[in-house]
Amino acid sequence: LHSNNSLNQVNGSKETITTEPLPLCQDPVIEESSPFVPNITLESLDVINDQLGPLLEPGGAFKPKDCIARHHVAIVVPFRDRYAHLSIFLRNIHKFLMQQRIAYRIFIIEQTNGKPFNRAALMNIGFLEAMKLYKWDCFIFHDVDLLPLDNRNLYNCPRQPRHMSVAIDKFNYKLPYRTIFGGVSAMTREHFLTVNGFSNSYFGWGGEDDDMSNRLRNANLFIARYPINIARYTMLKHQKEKANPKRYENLVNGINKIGNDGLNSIKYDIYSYKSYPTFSWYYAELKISE
Ligand code: UDH
Ligand code: NGS
Repeated sequence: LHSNNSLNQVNGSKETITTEPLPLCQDPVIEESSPFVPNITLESLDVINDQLGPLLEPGGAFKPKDCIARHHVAIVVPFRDRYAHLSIFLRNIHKFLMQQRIAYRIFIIEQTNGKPFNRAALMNIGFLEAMKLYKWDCFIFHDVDLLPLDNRNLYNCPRQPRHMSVAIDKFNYKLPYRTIFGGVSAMTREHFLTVNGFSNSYFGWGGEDDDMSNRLRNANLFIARYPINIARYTMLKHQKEKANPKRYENLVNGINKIGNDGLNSIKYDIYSYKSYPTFSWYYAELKISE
């Protein structure tokens, strides 16, 4: 399957086909600072799909042509009503990731109207739906409003869960607090299964990432991070969401609910699925109550 098929002319008439196995991809080693400069001018999704589609496999998937990818990464984006951000995100994230020598696919998990937004539940859904397509070894949960700024920030999953969005321009490129796990975070399939995914109890803004942070600590996992000069991001501008007043209460109770609130308790319907040139789109209705 993974091979170079080269046609060699022999004696001018006979042809032989030599099949050489492809080498395993090497992670890029970039010694010097290597800024990634995102293009944040607004473009329609149609234009982004037309421009980038030919470089990708349908559904926003990519794998290097000249080597076998070491990392198979599902990029899971919780989403609702941020179409301007989505096209800017797609344009930049593909350009950024195509040079990383990884195999990946972009999953956009959109919540239907009605209930308050539930970022964590959408990420659980993204995990379950992505696993139906392929046994990904790495999951990167990615806010649609964050764009990476340095090419050394590799989108793979190390032995410990990795918090990726360490230094965001909006927070003056400083980590807000040590246990934060929001924005962009990377977990192996095993990590995610071990902690039963995210809690489904966080409707509205805030706390679901802190709950995951507690789950990780409870499982004796530690949050890894790249240094602040690598894990740099810019945040696209948007309205502030109303914070969920129940988030602190949820956090206190959360630790006792790990085993029965998460991947094993999520209920949802996929109303619609579509494979676009630059992303796989799932329109999900949550069947859990607030
Ligand atoms: N998201 C959507 N649609 C929404 C809400 C959230 O798509 O209506 C997704 C999107 O991927 C977004 C992510 O969830 O990037 C996180 O939501 P957010 O961008 O609203 O949260 P963030 O932490 O907000 O980026 C920073 C503003 C602080 C809000 C303070 C509350 N009082
Ligand atoms: C904490 C929130 C987290 C959030 C973090 C950074 O206060 O969910 O702020 O948010 N925790 C609670 O509300 C309990 S940010 O400044 O990026 O909007 O990720």
